[in-house]
Amino acid sequence: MELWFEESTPEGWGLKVRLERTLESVQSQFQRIDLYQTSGMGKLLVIDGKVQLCELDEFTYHEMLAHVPLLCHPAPRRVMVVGGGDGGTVREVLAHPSVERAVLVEIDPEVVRVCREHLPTVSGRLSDPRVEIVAADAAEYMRTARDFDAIVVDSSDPVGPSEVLFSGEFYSDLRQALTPQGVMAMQSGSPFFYLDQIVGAVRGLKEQFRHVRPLIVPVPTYPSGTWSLVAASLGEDLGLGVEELVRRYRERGLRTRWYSPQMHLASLALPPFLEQAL
Ligand code: AG3
Repeated sequence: MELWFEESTPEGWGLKVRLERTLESVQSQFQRIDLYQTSGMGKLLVIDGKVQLCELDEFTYHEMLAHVPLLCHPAPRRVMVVGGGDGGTVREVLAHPSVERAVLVEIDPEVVRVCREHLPTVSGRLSDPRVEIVAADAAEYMRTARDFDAIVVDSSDPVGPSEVLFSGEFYSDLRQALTPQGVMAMQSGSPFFYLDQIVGAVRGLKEQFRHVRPLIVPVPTYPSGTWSLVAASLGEDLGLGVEELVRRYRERGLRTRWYSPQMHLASLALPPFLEQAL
């Protein structure tokens, strides 16, 4: 008998992935966490029925979410990652040699445990001594956090505990937590299905940041296969010149599979329907 994982959206979009077996299936205090071995796409992490990551394509999302903001900071030292208990974003953040501290604020310790046990390709860097894992509600943590050079919001969809991470109050607290040259990035959903999420995030962030830019990245295992992120900066422009990005990319010794200075700039180009909506 063949075993398949399926995710669908109210619009009628659906994803179907063939599985070999279930590696873990737990109900935490906050959510249901399932980890599967797929038959051809590596491991698949699902929370409350929604794909969080698949080994096949997680690099596109994690690389863009971390490197676009961090390369627009001259030397990020203290970085906060919100959500992202799988460790994928932390892995990319730590690739920047200037980073001395990466604080992972994940509300659900079970996500961290499951990923540490079964997803070493993604979570492996969580044991780096520069990493501090805080089990807390990020909205609360953000209110008193200070002196971060970069904050990367790797949340799930804006329902349940993640909803507050898409509010004006959270963006304001986030800005307070940043240093004067501070940068941030957040995930903001599919441009086809959740256009209002992107529009809301861009508007909310524009009240706090000088530079705000949405960007597009393909993630084949997320709804519609096309995803959006929004990056914001208090200091440098997010569309920094290609020469400067290349210089920093080389100097930092980054090795990436999706991110490149050229991809960085290309991802900032917006299709007219999105530009109009903004
Ligand atoms: N962050 C974004 C997941 C959103 C997926 N939504 C969905 N499948 N409906 C996931 C965490 C990756 N580090």
